[in-house]
Amino acid sequence: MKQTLLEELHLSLTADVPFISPKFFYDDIGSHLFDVITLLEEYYPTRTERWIMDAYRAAIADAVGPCDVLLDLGAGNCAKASQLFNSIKPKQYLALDISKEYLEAAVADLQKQFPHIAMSAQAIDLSLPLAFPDISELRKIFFFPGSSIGNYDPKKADQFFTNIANECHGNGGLLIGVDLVKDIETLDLAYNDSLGVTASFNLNILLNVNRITGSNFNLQDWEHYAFFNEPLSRIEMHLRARSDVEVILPNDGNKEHVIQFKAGDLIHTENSYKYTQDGFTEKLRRAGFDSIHTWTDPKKHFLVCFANTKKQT
Ligand code: AVI
Repeated sequence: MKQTLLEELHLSLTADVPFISPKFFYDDIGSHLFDVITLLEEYYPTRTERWIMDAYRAAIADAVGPCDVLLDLGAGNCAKASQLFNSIKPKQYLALDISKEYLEAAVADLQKQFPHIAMSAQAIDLSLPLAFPDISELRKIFFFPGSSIGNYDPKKADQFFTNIANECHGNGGLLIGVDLVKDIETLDLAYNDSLGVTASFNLNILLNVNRITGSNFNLQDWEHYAFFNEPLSRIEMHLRARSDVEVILPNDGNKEHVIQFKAGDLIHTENSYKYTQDGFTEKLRRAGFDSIHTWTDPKKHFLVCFANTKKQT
């Protein structure tokens, strides 16, 4: 039976280690706050990925080859994919993301600028097993930029790559951006920016949870907490209770559940894994991709890969 969002949040908030899936960041406000994060000086991934895409535009287009359909996984405001349209020249563009209204508005805007590309938007939950439209005879290019793969647990990332490699049917590939391991200070600053935008992005998840579940999280009771967990090679984001807090979480059947948090207790909201170049390309190979092109920036902060399967999988 399909779990409702309410049931999902109920289970995760009452788990031994309470957590909220990062997909709940992206309501309308959260999606806009994330756009602001990508403009921050401290948040290097977006501008570094853009630098790589610009610097190696021709080489990337060459590696990608013909593109019948560009499938933009986690499209957001569609800006990154639109920057590829002139070099990759997709015949169709399919934007997929969790926030339906935000996505539809972005695609409608883009369609005006690129009337010759057939465009559609589809709301999907990338945290669930993916079901793509059956267009196996077409050459599909999956686009997964921004190191969104870093928000997947490594095992789930392996499963995701295997699915995409199978979807390519020996014809097509995956263009992906991933954040690399680097000095801890740079990593810490990227998730603890001086304007506090990342803190607002993190706290806003509680407003979204209140909206979905009818709970009564009060933002004054919580603070943003993010750090690099070196042994696990990931930034962890949490919300930390500033004092003892009692939260009422209504149940489906009208019953209420009261969750008690002690001062200092954490709700885990996100992991953002950082990979080494070799570790990441090895993951792609294990999933069945047998041809991998890579591009990086001079400081080796970020990596862009195009991976395809030459043989039929
Ligand atoms: C979307 N994702 C790749 C971002 C990241 O860096 O993990 C989300 C984010 N969280 C805080 N800042 C940005």
